[in-house]
Amino acid sequence: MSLQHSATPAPIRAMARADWHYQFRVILLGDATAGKTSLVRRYTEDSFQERAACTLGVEFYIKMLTLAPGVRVKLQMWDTAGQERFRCITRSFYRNAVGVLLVFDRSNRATFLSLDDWYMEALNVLSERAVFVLVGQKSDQDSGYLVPSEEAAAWASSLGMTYVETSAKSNFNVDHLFHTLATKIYDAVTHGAVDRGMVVPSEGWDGVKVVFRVHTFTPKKEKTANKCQC
Ligand SMILES: Nc1nc2c(ncn2[C@@H]2O[C@H](COP(=O)(O)OP(=O)(O)OP(=O)(O)O)[C@@H](O)[C@H]2O)c(=O)[nH]1
Ligand SMILES: [Mg+2]
Repeated sequence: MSLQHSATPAPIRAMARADWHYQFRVILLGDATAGKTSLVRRYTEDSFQERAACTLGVEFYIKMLTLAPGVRVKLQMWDTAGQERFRCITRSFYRNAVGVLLVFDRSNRATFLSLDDWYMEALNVLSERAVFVLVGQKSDQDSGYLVPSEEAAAWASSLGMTYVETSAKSNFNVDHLFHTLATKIYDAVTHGAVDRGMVVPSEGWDGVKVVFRVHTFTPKKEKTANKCQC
């Protein structure tokens, strides 16, 4: 009987099994009816319902995306209920998120005004680890926006966040939003390239999982200056 040795290194085998290099867990927060579920359903199922049922507790969605050639990310999205009565359930999901979409409805000013509370509540649990993006939802109307773009952008920028306007209804900027969030997380994990610094995956925290770290390799130019010519 001969012992068989696999020629494939362990990390490569793990990568082949998992089909992704990084897993990022993100959470959607915001008032009831802000459009969180519609956003994530448009992104994952390409569907939209005029009369969507409110979320009870938390729902979970997954989508794979390619951030750069050879970089596969599994995005886990936790869609939370905006209603106060579910808050003790939804709160328990904050800690394990590396990305947060703070969602408000541009035609409902109250949903914008409560963002301070959503942000503070998330920050208390997430500390410095998470990447936040502000989302101005329902950007498909001709007029009647009660939150001007400049005001939302200023709020986001004062907290170091990116602001993205979307519509789940007309499928405006939805892919762009999730791609932006995933890219910011990826940059934070690989280069510490966001305002909040480096995101380091750690034991007992599920925000980021790394199956196979992708190293971008830049070949060094050969030194010729002091090379012996003989
Ligand atoms: N015009 C317009 N309506 C939208 C859009 N997104 C969602 N809606 C409508 O807004 C309502 C609420 O949307 P949901 O996605 O259920 O809101 P939610 O934030 O998930 O609400 P909770 O689950 O209660 O927290 C639904 O009737 C949707 O059809 C959008 O982009 N444009
Ligand atoms: Mg919902």
